[in-house]
Amino acid sequence: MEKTGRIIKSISGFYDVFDNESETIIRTRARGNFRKRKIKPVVGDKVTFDATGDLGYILEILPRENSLVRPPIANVDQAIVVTSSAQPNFSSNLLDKILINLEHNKIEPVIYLTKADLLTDEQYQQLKKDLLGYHQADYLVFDDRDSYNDEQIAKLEETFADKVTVFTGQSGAGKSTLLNHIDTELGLATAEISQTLNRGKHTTRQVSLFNIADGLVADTPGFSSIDLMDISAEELPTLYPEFLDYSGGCQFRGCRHVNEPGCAVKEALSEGKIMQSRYDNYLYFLNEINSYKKRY
Ligand SMILES: Nc1nc2c(ncn2[C@@H]2O[C@H](COP(=O)(O)OP(=O)(O)OP(=O)(O)O)[C@@H](O)[C@H]2O)c(=O)[nH]1
Ligand SMILES: [Mg+2]
Ligand SMILES: [Zn+2]
Repeated sequence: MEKTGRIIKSISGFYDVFDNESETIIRTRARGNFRKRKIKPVVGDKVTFDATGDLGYILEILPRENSLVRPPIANVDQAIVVTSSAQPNFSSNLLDKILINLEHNKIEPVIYLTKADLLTDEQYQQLKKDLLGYHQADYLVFDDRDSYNDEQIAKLEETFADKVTVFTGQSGAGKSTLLNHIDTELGLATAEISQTLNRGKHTTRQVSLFNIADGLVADTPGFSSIDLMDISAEELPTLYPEFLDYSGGCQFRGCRHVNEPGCAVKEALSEGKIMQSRYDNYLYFLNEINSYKKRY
């Protein structure tokens, strides 16, 4: 009998599927022909499956609304970009890359600052200034000094209802720790990051979806870098919400906002309506994308 459901966990070749009808979790395997067709089911996939035997079988993966490679997950509405202030240090370059990838996949980003308790007052005030540009871009930004401030956590939870939300960000940024504060029954493994490398050691190893606050929420393994391979130089400026506020006023259609005359984005930049670091990272990424093109 053919059933429908959603993959909520993937563990070494097995997929746990939430069965829409019985509202129970059924362990399945993927049919052999998926491998032949080079399709790999991922967490978040909506599937049809057969559950007549002891072990279910995934029959078909329904068309994806979107999918991410890092972390591997499909059909996501919103992403909480967990961004640490220290250990690992704040990087606007990495944050902007993550935001661009989310915009490219039509996933709504939310920025959530962690570990600001490790900063001096002065460093924290500076970091808040460095985050102003993200408010200008109309992103929802949670930047309390205390990552686990009850009021802030309650506000975050309000965004989960009727959505699929993925927690993403650098390894060691505090994704699992934050989720444990949101739902104290989760008991997710967390670990101190390796001090010598100032780099995480990937404590969370798989993507899992949980039912939290009337939504589905995923913890995922962190990463230390991502690339922009899927994004073209034409698309890049369209992935900056604050550029779109002004680009209609550029003299040339398809203006890249670099050296073109009559560029409304550069004008907004000079008036402080667009943050310099966002723009500098934009030029940097444009170069990076152009250098991929030369290689192929
Ligand atoms: N001081 C401080 N430490 C924090 C905060 N958030 C997380 N940590 C610590 O940072 C370390 C890493 O946290 P995790 O939750 O394991 O990080 P993660 O993002 O899940 O890492 P991966 O699973 O490897 O991607 C742990 O030792 C946490 O206790 C915070 O707001 N302040
Ligand atoms: Mg984790
Ligand atoms: Zn322009």
